[in-house]
Amino acid sequence: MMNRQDASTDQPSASPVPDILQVDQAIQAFQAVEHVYSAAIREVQTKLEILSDEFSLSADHNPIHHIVTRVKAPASIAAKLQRRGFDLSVRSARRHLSDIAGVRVICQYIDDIYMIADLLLAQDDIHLIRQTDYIKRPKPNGYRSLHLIISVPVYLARRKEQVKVEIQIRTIAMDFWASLQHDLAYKLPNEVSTNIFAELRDCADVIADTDRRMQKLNNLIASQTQAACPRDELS
Ligand code: 0O2
Repeated sequence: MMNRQDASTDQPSASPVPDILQVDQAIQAFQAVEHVYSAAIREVQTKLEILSDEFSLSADHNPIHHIVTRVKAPASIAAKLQRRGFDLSVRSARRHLSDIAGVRVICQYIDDIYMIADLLLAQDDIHLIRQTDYIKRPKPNGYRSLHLIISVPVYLARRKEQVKVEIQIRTIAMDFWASLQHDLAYKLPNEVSTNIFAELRDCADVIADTDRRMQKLNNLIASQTQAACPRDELS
């Protein structure tokens, strides 16, 4: 609509840079659909809270440490579309961006991440679009997290809409690194020196090793507790 695009391929095209008025109009249009994305977030958050409540009552530990959510700011949606050379419209944002609605689940142990992902994906109104496992294959900078792009149905007054939500699931330790690295990334010059890059990568590896050791400890303690007091007796 605002950027010219090849409709047959829907590929980004070399188009004129939109003017401030066009960006402003797009931002207003994104604001008008924000409630749809916050509704999708609330649905996912409720599902996670129900799981968390159940674990608190019945399991030896609650795998969900805490949950953080956000709807991407309209200006950030516009900036990401522009960066990628896509049309500046709600239709284009819906089609090309997967992270307008974001939910981050912080878990205690690595195994908890996969358990929470399995439990969510087993629910029949959650449709998995894409899964990226940055834990098994970390990013070159050391970033680790399990990303699920899913869609959930949102029931509006006149229609039902399938809305995409990006769910990032990671441990407390992975989240610690990602938060600091995200903060540092804003301060870093464009050309990151090899030393800084290597140091950040090294910190991520140390943290990943600690996560694995904590997981082993948890497994060990769980098996010893189980041996000393079988589950039947515990219950
Ligand atoms: P913000 O501020 O968190 O919103 P896609 O969305 O799959 O079409 P994208 O955006 O390249 O394409 O996907 P990717 O690489 O899976 O990243 C999505 C989000 O993961 C990012 O959103 C970050 O939140 C997080 N992320 C990915 N890589 C890194 C990293 O190296 N460090 C940190 N700290 N976070 C990362 P945004 O929009 O970039 O940022």
